[in-house]
Amino acid sequence: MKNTFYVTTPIYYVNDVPHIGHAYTTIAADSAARYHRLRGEKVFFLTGTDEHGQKIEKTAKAQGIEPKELANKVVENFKKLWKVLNISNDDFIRTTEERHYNTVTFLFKKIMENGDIYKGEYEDWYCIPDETFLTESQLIDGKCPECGRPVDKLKEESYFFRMSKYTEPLLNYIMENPDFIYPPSRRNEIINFVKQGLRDLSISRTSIRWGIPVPGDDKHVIYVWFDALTNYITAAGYPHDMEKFNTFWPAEHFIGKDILKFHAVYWPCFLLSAGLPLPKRVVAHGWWTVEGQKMSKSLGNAIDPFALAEKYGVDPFRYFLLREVPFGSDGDFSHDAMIKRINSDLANDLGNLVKRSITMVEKFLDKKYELPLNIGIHPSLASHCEETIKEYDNAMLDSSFSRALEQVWNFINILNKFIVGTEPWALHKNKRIEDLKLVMSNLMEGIRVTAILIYPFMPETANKIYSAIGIKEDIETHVKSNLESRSFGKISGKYEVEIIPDLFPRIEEKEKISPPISPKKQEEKFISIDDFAKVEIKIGLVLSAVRVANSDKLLKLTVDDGERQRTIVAGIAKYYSPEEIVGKKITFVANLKPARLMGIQSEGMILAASSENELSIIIPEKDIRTGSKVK
Ligand code: ME8
Repeated sequence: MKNTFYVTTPIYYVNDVPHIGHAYTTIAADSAARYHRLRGEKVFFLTGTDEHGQKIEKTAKAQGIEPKELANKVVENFKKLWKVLNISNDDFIRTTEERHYNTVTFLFKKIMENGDIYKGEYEDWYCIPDETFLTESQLIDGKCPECGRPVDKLKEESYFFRMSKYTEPLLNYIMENPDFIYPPSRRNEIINFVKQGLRDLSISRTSIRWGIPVPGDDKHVIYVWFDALTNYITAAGYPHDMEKFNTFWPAEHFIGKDILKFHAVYWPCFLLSAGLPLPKRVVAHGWWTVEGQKMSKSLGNAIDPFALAEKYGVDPFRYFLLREVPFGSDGDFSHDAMIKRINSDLANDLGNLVKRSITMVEKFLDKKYELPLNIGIHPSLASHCEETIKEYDNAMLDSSFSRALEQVWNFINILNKFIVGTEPWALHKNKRIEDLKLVMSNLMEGIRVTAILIYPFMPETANKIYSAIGIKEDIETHVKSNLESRSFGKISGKYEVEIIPDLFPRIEEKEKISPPISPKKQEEKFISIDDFAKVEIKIGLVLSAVRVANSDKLLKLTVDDGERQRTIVAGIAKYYSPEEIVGKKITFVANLKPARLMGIQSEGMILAASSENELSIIIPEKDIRTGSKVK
């Protein structure tokens, strides 16, 4: 058995700012990586960015910059976020790096040499946002079945991967390896999909330039998913460092359920063709909504993980995500739920346990205690702790993070009850010093093991606890130097506690609930239907568009409003080229007081939604008559 653990996150597209969903997968993978390190395994933890493909090409174009420039900008947001969230990745891969280019080219050639790539002609539907091919029968109301967005028809010469050949081998592999896909419900989905028979897969494009060229035919670029999935072996050293590759590969892939098919079907088929071992496991987690709503760019409700970490603290944020919902199920983020977790689990249960225990050692024993190996082990506490560790390990190895945390919290409650049951204050009052020492040293040992168990989820807090109970090394160094120390009562020594500030200050109700609004304020907060009716919103047709001289933001539009032509100056030039906007039906405010912008009289305002570095004009869903009113 190899004593190694290789875990990956998806590589995230660089056309989006990081949100809570990205943070979730990465925090989960980080917790797994930290856990395996504490077991003494050699860990390789990889994350990175997916920088090629039509989606990136399009976003860059809309911003008037080169795709690489966009990637260079956005990658920094991800790197910064991983630093803030205390992510301990060992490598960060960008698909535009040379090492990756080399591996993709090598793998493509190898699969071609094995006879699994042939040239043909592709004609089918394509969903750009998902970078996915679709057959006519997969479309729902002519739209992408996954995301509901419009699809494009593509017809072009293409290289195909003989995926049909791998229907049987893949099915056999999935059947023989029940743990390959997690959770079981998703495994069944994939089995049903594969059973229908796999189609050969188009793996090259001539319609885009932003990608890795097909070796020997650079009219084609390699399909972005072939390129992206290969990142997992590039970073592991394939084929340039086979020693590293053999040490770490195969990996556990942590992903969201949206991209399971790529990881549990396409990727294994590529690997089968190349004669490489398949991933150890594909772990697909569920989907987060925000305050009950789907997160989406158009709603602008994507949750910014930087802001959450700042507001609630990094460790509470990490804890919440992995505790709130079982890994694999969908979950909802709400501030209320977050605050409840902080006040109850963190401040009340864990924070109080640590604080009152340390304070008692300080007061009753002049800060000093010894670990129980010297003093004596409390049998029931020790057996509760061993039971907890056993259940916790099972859950962690199964990626059932919330179950693992439940086990820890059961133990925290046992420790809190232990204090109530043994009444150290009474022992102190009655001068039963030996009994007091026995109780306190066992309590401190329980807290020490608790710190180790929460370390994968809340590394900073766990280390604070370790240091408060007087252990000078950080948890990873300490546990790795003596793996037995993960268990209860296995270390000895004399220690001195140190009083620390509250680990998790409670969030007061008044901060949580916004103050009641007085009737007068209430009125001010809303507008009446009459107020709204004052705004005349209409549908217009853009007849022509030109850039405004000396401005990189403004386009001058000539718009048919159903009665006449009018000029509207719109601040959308960074996101739309004049060619793109001409012919579109747009929504605009028709009765806005005319204003002069860069010397041009503008008669109205185009409606658009914006968030971070994205902007989308609002267009009617059906082709409705120009001049129609919006209300
Ligand atoms: O798909 N809830 O990148 P991506 C939970 N580049 N997780 C979410 C989420 C949500 N609402 N939204 C996103 C890609 N995620 C490809 C991957 S891998 C070889 C290529 C997380 O930037 C989740 O992990 O769209 C999901 O799988 C990932 O972000 C998709 O990130």
